Amino acid sequence: PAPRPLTATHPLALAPVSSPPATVDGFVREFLVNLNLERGVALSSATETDKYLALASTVRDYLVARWLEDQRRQRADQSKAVCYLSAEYLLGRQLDNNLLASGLTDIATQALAACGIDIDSMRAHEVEPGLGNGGLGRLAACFIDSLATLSVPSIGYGIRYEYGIFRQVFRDGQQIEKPDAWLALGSPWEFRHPEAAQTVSFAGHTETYDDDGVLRSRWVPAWSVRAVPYNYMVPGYQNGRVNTLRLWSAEATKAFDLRTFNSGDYVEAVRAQTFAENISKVLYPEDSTPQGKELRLQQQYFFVAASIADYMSKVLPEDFDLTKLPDRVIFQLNDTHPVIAVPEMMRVLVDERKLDWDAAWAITQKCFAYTCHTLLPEALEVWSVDLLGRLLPRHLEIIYRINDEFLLAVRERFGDDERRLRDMSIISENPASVRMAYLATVAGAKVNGVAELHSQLLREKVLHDFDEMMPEKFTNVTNGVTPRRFMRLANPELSELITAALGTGWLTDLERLRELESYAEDADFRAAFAGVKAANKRRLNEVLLARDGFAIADDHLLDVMVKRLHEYKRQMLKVLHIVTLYERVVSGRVAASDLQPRTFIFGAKAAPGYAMAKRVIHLINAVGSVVNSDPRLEGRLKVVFPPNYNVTLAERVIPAADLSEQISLAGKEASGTGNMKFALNGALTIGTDDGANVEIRELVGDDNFFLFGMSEPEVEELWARGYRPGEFAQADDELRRALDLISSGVFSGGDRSTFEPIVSNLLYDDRFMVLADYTSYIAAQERVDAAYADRDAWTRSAILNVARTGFFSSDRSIRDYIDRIWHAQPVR
Ligand code: TH1
Repeated sequence: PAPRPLTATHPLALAPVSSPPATVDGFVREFLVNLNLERGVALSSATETDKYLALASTVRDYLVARWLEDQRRQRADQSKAVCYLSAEYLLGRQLDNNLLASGLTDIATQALAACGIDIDSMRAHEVEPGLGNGGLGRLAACFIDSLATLSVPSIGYGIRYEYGIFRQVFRDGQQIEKPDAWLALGSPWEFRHPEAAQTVSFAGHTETYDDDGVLRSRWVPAWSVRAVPYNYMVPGYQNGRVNTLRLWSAEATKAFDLRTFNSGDYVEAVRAQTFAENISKVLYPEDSTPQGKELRLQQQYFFVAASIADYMSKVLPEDFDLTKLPDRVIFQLNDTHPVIAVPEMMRVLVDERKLDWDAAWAITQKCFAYTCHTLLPEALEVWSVDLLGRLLPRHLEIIYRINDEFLLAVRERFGDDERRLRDMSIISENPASVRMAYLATVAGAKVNGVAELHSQLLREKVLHDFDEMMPEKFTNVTNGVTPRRFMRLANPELSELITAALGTGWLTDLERLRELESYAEDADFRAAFAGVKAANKRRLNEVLLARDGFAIADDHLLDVMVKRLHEYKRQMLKVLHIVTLYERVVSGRVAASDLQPRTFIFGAKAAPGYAMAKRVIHLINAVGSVVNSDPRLEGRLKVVFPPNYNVTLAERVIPAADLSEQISLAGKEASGTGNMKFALNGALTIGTDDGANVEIRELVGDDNFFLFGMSEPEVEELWARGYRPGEFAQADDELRRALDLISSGVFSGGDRSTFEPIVSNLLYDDRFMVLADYTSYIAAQERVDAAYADRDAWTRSAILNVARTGFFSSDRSIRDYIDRIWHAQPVR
């Protein structure tokens, strides 16, 4: 019989290919097929890159069938989806995560072994996609993992930066930035879809026109680029669910302007292409402080416009009744970076879909929600009216109208309160600019902070007037981290120990860690737990030796501070602690043999333009080289600062840590998420009452947490009184000695000028009150030493930290978003 044509209704087209059978033999076969047919090489001549790429394709093939099925189901049923809009996704390596999610780790390990390949060498070969700066980008990556694990229909939208966060190297102790060419070996986890490209336009002017008797506005742009989507699979943890991450890449609308090319101006022809492609070329390496650059606004509008167009034209069915849009989708705005999506949605609904303004606004207000991640005033994004009007003239008009109507509502509610009207206006004057956080607050159905304290301060301070007018909008969702990556993958031995005690199931129900509390009283369990920590330290030692030539002694307390370098995070407080310990010994006041042996590990990148942060990096390295080589310390203090801290290194460092440094000035760290990863891996925290530290301390208890420093109200009070840092130096002898030692030039080969700006900044400005908290910090560190002396009691506290911090799973965060904000349901 003649073969049936493969139409859209053919069973084979409806039901995607089924997964290949998950057996070792099957895996070997698939792997070799991929090696031969995709890489064009035989196993005997394959390079590490060939093998890695073939392995990635093999894992990918197992996931694809589920992915296609989930996409088909999503199109068929009416369930509400979450579109997570984020300028950053700090994914980390994919291979191990995808093996774990698909349950293929053991099979792949055996299959590779059968081919004479060590799977660890494959793991090590992967270059992590660093498409984010720090906590904000990593949070987005944890959230898409949890969304998939909870089977929530969702799409993550973002930018496929050609260069991610820079690679950091040190030259003479100073940070040098190198480009991160993460795509150089090819990117096996992505699917490019040029046929699904969107056009994104910029600049030009607006005009009104008569549309069959209705006066309408339209935008006549001056230039445009093509946004090409790259899809990534986001598998849930062993639940068969695979969601999508869609990252956009910018390309020129016409690769070559043929006319210009033929006329001989090759350079001019290529220039247009380069110009377009610049938009997704590089991640801005700023953390917490936005870099107000035109290119950054282009990036933001680029990915947001492409995402909304994609959702409206490709994901939504044709002829969809737009008044029902809020039942179908919620766009979650990850900080203000995607907030230009609000006027873009209005433009699409009013100008393109021809809804009237009020109907469009009613829809828009229900389709967006906004997460704020900071309180730092310098981090609240504003765009000058001038720039916005030039780049996005129609959007500026829309923002003005949103603002006019909003201020009318304010007037209706509060009367002619000019102070309030001025302070609540989305447009601020002198210079005229658009406050993106206000726009998001006015437009969003909900506004949330990322930890209890942060959400409270957001309502009381930054958005106080808005809270007074619409208190029902405000809520909190405390951040979380995925236990799949940061426990199961990063700390396999601890995971095994927990599974041996509790059975399986805790990785998707992290509150079950509570059951470990009773094990804290079990001496055998404590010994096993301490054994895991020791093994993790040895593993870290191997990694650091191979990577940077650093060694970690077995008997040292491992004291870790890893996070972006920022003054508010106060790496300088940690430096002053180290310098104080050093000064005590070299001045002869303390015998080296009386020191608790400690290794201090730092990991931190500074924004390339942030001079003070770069100076602090230089100082840490300088203190390290003096301390590490001074024989008077008898090897009892070591400072280790491996360059290029990233997700991969975090996965090694965190499980080995004894002490987690979370020492920001109270009221400045919105949440922190590293703090959660450390506690879940059995490190004790030394920290201020800031961000999610507050919740960690409440959960683990004061006996298992080293609290120090001023509280947020105390900080405010000291500011109000007038803060004079010099007085704190006068009052503490050891603080003065530490500062003097830095000024003396001993850490800079006798040159007193190198670190002088750091010391004078602390003595005469000290915005983040390092000196005010110094005495309390040193005292807390003494309590750490005393506690560590009783190793068994320390281990008990460490176990209790693990047992009591299950709350910080990103699964719980996502459930909170569902209950408080999205009202989207998991589909099973
Ligand atoms: C961080 C916050 O500093 C941190 O406290 C929080 O845990 C994390 O977000 C996740 O919520 C932020 N990162 C950025 C990055 C930029 C702008 C603002 C923030 S806030 C570019």
